[in-house]
Amino acid sequence: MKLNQILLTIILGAALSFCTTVWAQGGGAPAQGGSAPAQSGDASGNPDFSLVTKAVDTNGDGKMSRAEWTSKGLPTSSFDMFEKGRDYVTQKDYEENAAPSGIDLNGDGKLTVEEFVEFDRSMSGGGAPGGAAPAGQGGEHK
Ligand SMILES: [Ca+2]
Ligand SMILES: [Ca+2]
Repeated sequence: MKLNQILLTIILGAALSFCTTVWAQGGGAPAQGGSAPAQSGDASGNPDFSLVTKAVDTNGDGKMSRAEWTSKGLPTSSFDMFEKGRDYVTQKDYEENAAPSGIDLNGDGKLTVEEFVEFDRSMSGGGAPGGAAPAGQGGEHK
């Protein structure tokens, strides 16, 4: 009898501290990747990508194919980074990677295709090394 009580106390105590630990970890946005707080932004601070998804995923299947991606002028370097060999990108891929700070050019918390393209252009120093000369293409003018 007494032994049971002791055991119960131990079990309850262990369970309680376990719960507390779990809650403590779950509650306060655990810094993934641990010891790198100096990194420029973490993924949870990404600007809203849904505008880009909406614009790029033209057939609405939830996947941004390479064709969809490039037809919007988005950088293939980003596509290659996200696609992980599947040849498509989802919004989740974006959300799992910290967006470079400053990509939300107008700072409204939402990323647009235009901002994405413009940001990439400014990062790559203007010149397209791939040689996909977009000069002649009219594209959309708004
Ligand atoms: Ca699609
Ligand atoms: Ca914006």
